[in-house]
Amino acid sequence: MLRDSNIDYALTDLTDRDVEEYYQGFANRVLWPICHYRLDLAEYGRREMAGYFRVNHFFASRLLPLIGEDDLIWIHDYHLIPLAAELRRQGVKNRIGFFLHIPWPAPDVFLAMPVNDEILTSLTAYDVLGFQTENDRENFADCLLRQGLGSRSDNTHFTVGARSFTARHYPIGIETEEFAKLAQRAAETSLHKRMLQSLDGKGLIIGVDRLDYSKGITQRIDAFENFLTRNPDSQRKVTLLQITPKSRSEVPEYEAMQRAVAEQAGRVNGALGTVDWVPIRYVNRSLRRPALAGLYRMAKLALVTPLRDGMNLVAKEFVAAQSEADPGVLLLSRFAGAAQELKDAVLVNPYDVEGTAEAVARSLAMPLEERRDRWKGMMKALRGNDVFSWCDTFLGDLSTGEQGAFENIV
Ligand code: ADQ
Repeated sequence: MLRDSNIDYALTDLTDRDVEEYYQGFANRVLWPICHYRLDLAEYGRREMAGYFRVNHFFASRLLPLIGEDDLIWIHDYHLIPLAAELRRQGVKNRIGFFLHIPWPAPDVFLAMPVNDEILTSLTAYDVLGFQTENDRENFADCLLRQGLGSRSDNTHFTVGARSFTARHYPIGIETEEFAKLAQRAAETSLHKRMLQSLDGKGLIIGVDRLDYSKGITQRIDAFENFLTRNPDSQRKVTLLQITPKSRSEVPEYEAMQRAVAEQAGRVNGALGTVDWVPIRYVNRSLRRPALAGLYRMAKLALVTPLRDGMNLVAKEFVAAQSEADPGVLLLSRFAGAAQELKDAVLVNPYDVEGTAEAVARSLAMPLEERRDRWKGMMKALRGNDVFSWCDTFLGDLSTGEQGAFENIV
C-alpha cells in the first residue's frame, strides 16, 4: 500500500506473461485498435484473450479484501472491462461504475471481434456505464440490443435479466481555471524565453500527442507539408513543433510508427528546410505541465487531428491556455470526442489532407475578432464542464442512481 496525500494506492505485480498477454496483447492489440476503428491492426489470439480475463480475475481477488461495505467502486478504461463481473462472482454487492476513456465503435466494427458477447455481457455487471459522447453510448446500446443481450426502457436505462443499469455520456474535462493560471505564469520561465528567442519572430504551430496511430500524426504532417507547398509565402514564417512522447514501444505497430513519423518529419525538413529554418521540430519527450501550458499559450495554432479519439484533452488544454486578448486557433478533428463540445474550433476531417491544409491557411489568417469569438465560445464550454463537474456528476449518479446534468450538454 502506498500513500500519497489523501490517496492510498494498492499496487500489485504482474508476471511477464501477464503483461504480454493481457496488456500488450488483448488490451492494446485487440481492444484499442478495434475501439479506434482499426480492425486491420487487431491481432486477436485466444491466448491473449484468456490472459485478459485471467488478469482481471486476479485483480478482483486482490481488490476484494480492500472493499468496505459502503464503498462506491469506480473502474476506469478498457483494460478492466470484466473487473465488475469478476467482483460480482466473488460476492461483491456494492455499486460499481465504469468509465470508458476511448471510443465505443459502431456495431459492425465491434461485433467483428471474437468474444464480443463476453465483453458486452461483462459490462452489464456495472450499475453505471460512462462514455465520452452520446455517439459512443449509442454504439454500445446498438451492440447490446443487436446481440439480444438486454433491453432498453429509455435513452439511458437498460435491463438484462434481473439486473438494470444506466449508460450515459459524461464528457471528461480538465482543471480549466488551474490550467489557465499555469499558462499565464509560464511566460516567466526560462524555457519560455529560450523558445521565443529560438523562434526568432516565426509563428508557432503546435501538435502534442502520445505517439499513437489513432492520433493522425502522419496525415497532419502531410497536411502541413501540403500547406507549405501551396503557400510558399508562409515558408520561413511558421514552425510546427510536434511534441510526441513514445508510448507502448513493445507493441510492434507502435515501434513501426516511431520510425515512420521520424522519417516523414526528416523528409519534409530535408525537402523544404533552409540553413536557418526547420519547418518541423519533432520532439520525442514528455514535458512538465507548466512548460506545456506555456508552449500552448505561445502558439498561434494547435493541430489536434486524431483519426479517432475518445475525447482529447490536449484540445481542451490548448484552449484553456490562451490569452483572452490574443487567442490562438484550435484546429480540431471531427472524430475527436472534444469536437462535440468545442464547436467553435475549426473542425476538419483529418483524412482530407488538402482540406486540412486549407484550414491551416484559413486559421493562420483569421482576424482577431473571430479568434476571440471562437475562443470565448470554447472557454464557456470548458468552464461549464471541468474535470471536477465530470467527477461529481458520475459519482452522483453512481451513489444515488439518479441522473445529473450531462443529458443537457451537447
Ligand atoms: P490519451 O490518448 O493519452 O488519453 P489525451 O486526452 O490527449 O490522450 O491526453 C493526453 C494527456 O497527456 C494530456 O493531458 C496531455 O497534456 C498529456 N501529454 C501529451 N503529450 C505530452 C508531452 N509530450 N508531455 C507532457 N504531457 C503530455 C485517453 C484517450 C483520450 C481521452 C483521455 C482522457 O485516448 O481520448 O481524452 O484518455 O479520458
